[in-house]
Amino acid sequence: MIYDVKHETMSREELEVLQLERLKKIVHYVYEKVPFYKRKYDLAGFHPDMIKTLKDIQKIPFTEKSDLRDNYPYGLLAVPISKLKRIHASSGTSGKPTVVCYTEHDMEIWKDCCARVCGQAGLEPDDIVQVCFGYGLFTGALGMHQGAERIGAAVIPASAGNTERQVMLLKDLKATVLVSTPSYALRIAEIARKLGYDIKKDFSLRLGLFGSESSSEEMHAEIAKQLNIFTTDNYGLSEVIGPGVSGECYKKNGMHINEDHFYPELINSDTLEPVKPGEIGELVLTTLTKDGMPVIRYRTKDICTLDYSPCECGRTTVRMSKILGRSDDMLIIRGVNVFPSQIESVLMEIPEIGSQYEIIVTREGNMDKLEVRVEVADGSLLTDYKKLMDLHQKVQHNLRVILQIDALVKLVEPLSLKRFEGKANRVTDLRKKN
Ligand code: DLL
Repeated sequence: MIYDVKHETMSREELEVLQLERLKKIVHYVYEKVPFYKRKYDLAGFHPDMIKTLKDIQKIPFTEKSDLRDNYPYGLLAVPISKLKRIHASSGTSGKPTVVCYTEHDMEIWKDCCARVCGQAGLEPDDIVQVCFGYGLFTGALGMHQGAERIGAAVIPASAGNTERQVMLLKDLKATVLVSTPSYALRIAEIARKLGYDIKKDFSLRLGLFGSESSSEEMHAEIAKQLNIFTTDNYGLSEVIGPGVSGECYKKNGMHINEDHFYPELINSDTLEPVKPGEIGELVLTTLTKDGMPVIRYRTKDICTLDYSPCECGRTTVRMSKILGRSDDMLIIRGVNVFPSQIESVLMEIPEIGSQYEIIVTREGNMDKLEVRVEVADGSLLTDYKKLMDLHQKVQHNLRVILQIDALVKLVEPLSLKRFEGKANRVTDLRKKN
């Protein structure tokens, strides 16, 4: 279902006219309403009147997460606090959270964008959607909840955790769609199996909308197999709006960005210059329509590519690739750059390997060392020395040949590694402590 035919199928020319009109308006708006932006722009010698074409966006200084933190909690608001209708906060790991605010107008945009993402994935009005994101300050649960409701579906706000109960609800309430992180979807499948259910027979699931963390194609194939569903990826971030920035359609060839609301650029994180078409870069997003807390040229730190070619689904919006990783998550192992998602892809390609893994990075002298702990799919393999050695060699060999990295590989028992109910944290970087 294309939720907003007008905006999702516009010609590039029409879209660019709309984007430019909105860009001019929003840049003037923040300059007038938010002292932070005025100060920053005056210092950089930028004035909103300098925006004549879309390319002129490159003249505007970037906004970063530290700007939100430094102006905690309300310093980037463009409206009086009394105009706010919702306040969320991003899942910061340390210190104060990053607060994000929505006016009534922003809530409408957000609901529409999430409805588009639901439609992109193939959600229909007669679906029953179980949302297994944590309800609360996190934007994931309420965002996707509102989107699914807007499509006309029935929503089960199950939240995250108590996985046995989640499985019972999925089965008894005949949920047809699962919304969660990809890692939690695997956990749900695992518990359903442990409880003795036959997923094909006992469940009504047909579709999964997964987001909020990196997941390789191979991980999606594993979830699709284990839960007997069609899986889709969707992307967003609190600072920009939450979920609703982009989502995969049934062609699964990238996530359609809701470009009439979020203007995307890709830059080289070091030079800050735009990358060449088709090249990998850091995604920078500008909110074109929000009025509560717009962000202009926000550096997401998320690394991907952009594809402007038309999609067979009929949408004309640009598609971003899966997120390869965050620029600050990139590992440099003996001079080779590698993202955890690439390690995941290599592991998941091997049938004897399970779906859970951990990456531990340490430093000995001036040498970075990588340890990959990964569960085997079938525990009996661990007692067969020959098979175990063969598998061990295969994992090491594939990591070396495909990614050019040498890793210490440890094959461990099924169900022995940590599970996650929200975003998975699979990398432990001990280098900073050494
Ligand atoms: O995770 C918003 C969201 C909720 C998106 C539910 C999709 C579904 P934050 O907690 O602010 O917001 O985290 C944002 O999560 O910068 C990415 O690094 C990562 N991320 C989000 N979606 C994806 C995805 C929500 N599909 C940060 N693939 C972002 C990879 C993702 N990483």
